[in-house]
Amino acid sequence: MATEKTKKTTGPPINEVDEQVKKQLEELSSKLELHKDQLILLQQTFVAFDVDKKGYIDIEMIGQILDMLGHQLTSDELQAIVREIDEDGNGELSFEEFAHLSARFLVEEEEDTEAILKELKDAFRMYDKEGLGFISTDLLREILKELDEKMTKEDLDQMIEEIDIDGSGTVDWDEFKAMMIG
Ligand SMILES: [Ca+2]
Ligand SMILES: [Ca+2]
Repeated sequence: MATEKTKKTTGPPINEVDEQVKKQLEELSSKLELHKDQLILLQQTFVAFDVDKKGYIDIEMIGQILDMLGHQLTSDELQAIVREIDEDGNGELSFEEFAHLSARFLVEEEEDTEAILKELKDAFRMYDKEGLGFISTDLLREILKELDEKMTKEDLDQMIEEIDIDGSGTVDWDEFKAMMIG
């Protein structure tokens, strides 16, 4: 005889579902090297397009979503990417497949900027031998001269004046960065 105690609930309690989602997001976040914020945004996008709440979205919609994210692809490009991403080949993308696809675009952009900044920071540290957080304009003058021997003293003066924005006679990281990437 069934009593109150043995009555089954229809699913795990809400809290547990949240925990599962959180865990899945965390795993994906480290696997795909995406920020959790980005993943959450992706998930919201996914859910919004998964109108029937099947846990899958159709390939045709992927093009629209990528378009929304600022990536316009030809249908050939889209087909090629989807073929690769749709691991189980069912013609629909699960959230994980969708996250893989999006990660490809999001990570590419970030890596570009991050790699450039890292290289610049390394260069800055190399010049800032004593770790003061700045390099003198005299040293910068030598560096610039080495890069382009044809530069005259006037050219250099003018450049330095532009680079040393606050006129401190030193170039800090922000000024250095601005000089290199504008
Ligand atoms: Ca699939
Ligand atoms: Ca300065």
